[in-house]
Amino acid sequence: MNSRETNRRRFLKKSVALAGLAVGGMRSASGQTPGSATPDGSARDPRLYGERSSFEKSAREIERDGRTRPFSSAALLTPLQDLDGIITPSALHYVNDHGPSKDELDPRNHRLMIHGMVERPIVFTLEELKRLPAVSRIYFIECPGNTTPNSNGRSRETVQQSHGRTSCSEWTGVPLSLLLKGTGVKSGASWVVAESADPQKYAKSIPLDKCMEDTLVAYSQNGEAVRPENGYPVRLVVPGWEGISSVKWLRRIKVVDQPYLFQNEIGAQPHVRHDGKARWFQFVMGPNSVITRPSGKQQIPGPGFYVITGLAWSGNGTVRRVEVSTDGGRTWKDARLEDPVLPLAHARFNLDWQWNGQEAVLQSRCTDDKGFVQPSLEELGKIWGVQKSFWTTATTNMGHFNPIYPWKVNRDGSVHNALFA
Ligand SMILES: Nc1nc2c(c(=O)[nH]1)N[C@H]1C(S)=C(S)[C@@H](COP(=O)(O)O)O[C@H]1N2
Ligand SMILES: [Mo]
Repeated sequence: MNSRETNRRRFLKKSVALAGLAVGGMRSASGQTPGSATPDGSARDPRLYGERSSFEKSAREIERDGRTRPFSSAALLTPLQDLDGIITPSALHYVNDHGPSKDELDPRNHRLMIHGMVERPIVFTLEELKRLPAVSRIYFIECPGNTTPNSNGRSRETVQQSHGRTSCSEWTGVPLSLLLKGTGVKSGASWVVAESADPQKYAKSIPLDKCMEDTLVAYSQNGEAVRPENGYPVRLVVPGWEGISSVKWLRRIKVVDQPYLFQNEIGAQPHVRHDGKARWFQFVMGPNSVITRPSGKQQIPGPGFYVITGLAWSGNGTVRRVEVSTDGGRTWKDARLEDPVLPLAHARFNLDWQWNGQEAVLQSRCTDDKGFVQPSLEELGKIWGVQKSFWTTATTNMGHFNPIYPWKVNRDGSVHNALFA
């Protein structure tokens, strides 16, 4: 037995002890035997893996297409206007890749290595990871570029186009803290570098504290294997933080004593202010919300009763309050927050509304449990040191754009983006 083998065994023993479990309660590996038949032929029978009704057409919108392979350098937007509740169906989760993505990885050959400033470096197979105590958590993942106006002349007419880079799933996997405790982090360590198996070796520096707090090494998304374009067979989920931290196709975690400035952490990613100043790192996604129905390019059939519905979320914690205005911000009413309202997850809000057929401007405002309030466009401008006009002419990549977002309802029932109106 080589030393890796020994480490692995010791690790599994120790983790089981850590979790207070008896050995023997582990998941059986049968049915995952290498070489067992793939269901290719039979999978064409739609009864075996269900399909939605042929009347249902909701789909992701392709903003940037893959260049050389499916999913490469892709941006696919979640159709928030069509969804109910808080879970994003896996097939509609947004996708954002910085370069060529990974062709489907064979889970039998995939490995996750944990090394660097640790006592016992270790390499896991997927099966070994799945033997460890797992947790399931509902978390949103949001790209820091979500909602950013005017980059590359993208149109922002619908809520899918403006806010479609956030999605919310139930993620199942092993807490990264468990893996790190098992390998024994050396003193002086303060960051990790998480690296992907994709062709560009996408990598991200993440502070050790966040890894020990709530970061997941996830292999399941909404109860089944993570989708290929979302990181199959295993990805990081760094809840509440910029989506760029949630490294997909995860293959390596190196424990280190400083941040490493990777390609995606320099240049484009630090959000440069107008005055030239920038923060290298801005991790947390601020409080945000948006009305998903009625929203841009929808048509209200006529005066009468409607429910204004939308989503709110905050990387700081739990949504505490959502207010809705139907008069462009002059007056506000508390919306109903529908159960469950979970930390670092999308929350669903609703407000009953009687439309009288007159012009109306609908918008929502989120407050989280740490007391942070979603800013107006003007307030956001003050934070960044820019005028309102800057947002529509900026050539720099401004992220963390979470202003209160208005939709204007015209007398004919048509609904339009009114952010810069
Ligand atoms: N390996 C790898 N991981 C990655 C990326 C990538 O390009 N390659 N993109 C990041 C970015 S910018 C975001 S916003 C999230 C998006 O996750 P999703 O595509 O599953 O929605 O993944 C992050 N993880
Ligand atoms: Mo992103």
